[in-house]
Amino acid sequence: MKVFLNQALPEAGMELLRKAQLEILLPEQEALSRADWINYCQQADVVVGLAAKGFDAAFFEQCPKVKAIALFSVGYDQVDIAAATQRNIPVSNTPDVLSRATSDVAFLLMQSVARLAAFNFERVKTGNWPQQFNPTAHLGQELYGKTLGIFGLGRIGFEMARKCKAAFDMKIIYHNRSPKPELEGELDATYVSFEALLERSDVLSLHANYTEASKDLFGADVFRKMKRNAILINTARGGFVHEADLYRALVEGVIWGAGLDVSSPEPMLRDNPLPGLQNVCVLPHIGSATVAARDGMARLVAENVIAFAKGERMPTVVNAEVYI
Ligand code: 8YV
Repeated sequence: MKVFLNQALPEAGMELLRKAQLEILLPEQEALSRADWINYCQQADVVVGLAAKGFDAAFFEQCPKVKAIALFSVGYDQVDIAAATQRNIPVSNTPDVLSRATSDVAFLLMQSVARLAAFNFERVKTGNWPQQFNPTAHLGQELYGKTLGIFGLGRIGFEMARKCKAAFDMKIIYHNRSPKPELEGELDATYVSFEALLERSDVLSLHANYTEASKDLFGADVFRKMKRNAILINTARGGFVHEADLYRALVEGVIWGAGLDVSSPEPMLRDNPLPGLQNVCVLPHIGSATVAARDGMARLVAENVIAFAKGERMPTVVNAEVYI
């Protein structure tokens, strides 16, 4: 069974793959053109995707030999799941192992924005720390007892809510396509409509799965419905947010601040004005960038590949319908 990886996994995963004695196809160069990537995929039974985009309908047409896809990510918006399912191709992702790390970054962004930490660090770096104390300069917000709105209460949203409740006794409200009563108890969380989520959240944190249907969902109309003191946190996917509208909303004081670990496109363009705002903190998509999370992701990818090679069900398959 031939397994193609566009990049090597962290060693914890490579070791498992080597032990399983699978035939591994690993290109020497890291950045592949689409044509080269397709060329490799055409030779493989299983394709492992590390930040690889474009598992679209054309991909499945061009790579008829591919029988399974194992993603090094919890998000699977880079795959046309319907097209994969139609061809009976299981697609696996890496849930759970990165929930803590990613929610840590959501929490970090929330705090960084609330206390203008990135901006204040920039002041230190650029020598803008005046002798004269000013009691009303660069004041932040305290989050005690405020309302956290979770858009997409899954594993990562749950971890974020748990931290916010423990640290600041925040009230938790959430919006999903349907309520998740099994997650509400520990958080004392309340399911609300999308409108109510916008109107009531002091911090609104995005954790939903991304699809094209949600592109630019968080745009001017949405920002107008939010509180003027609201902080928007996005550690999910950049596509959720209309960045030009967000910039205007922040400059005009429609909302208070934003913390972004994701952007559209990625990497964020150098001329994007968002990182220049004092009430914004932007990170370069580091949600899962801890040793523990990346090792966990690598192991999970390998376990999925190995299970598939043995003719078993992939343990974290996204499109479980293929096994029915
Ligand atoms: C990855 C992520 O770093 O898991 C996800 O969905 O966005 C991140 O953990 C990224 O997808 C690279 O594979």
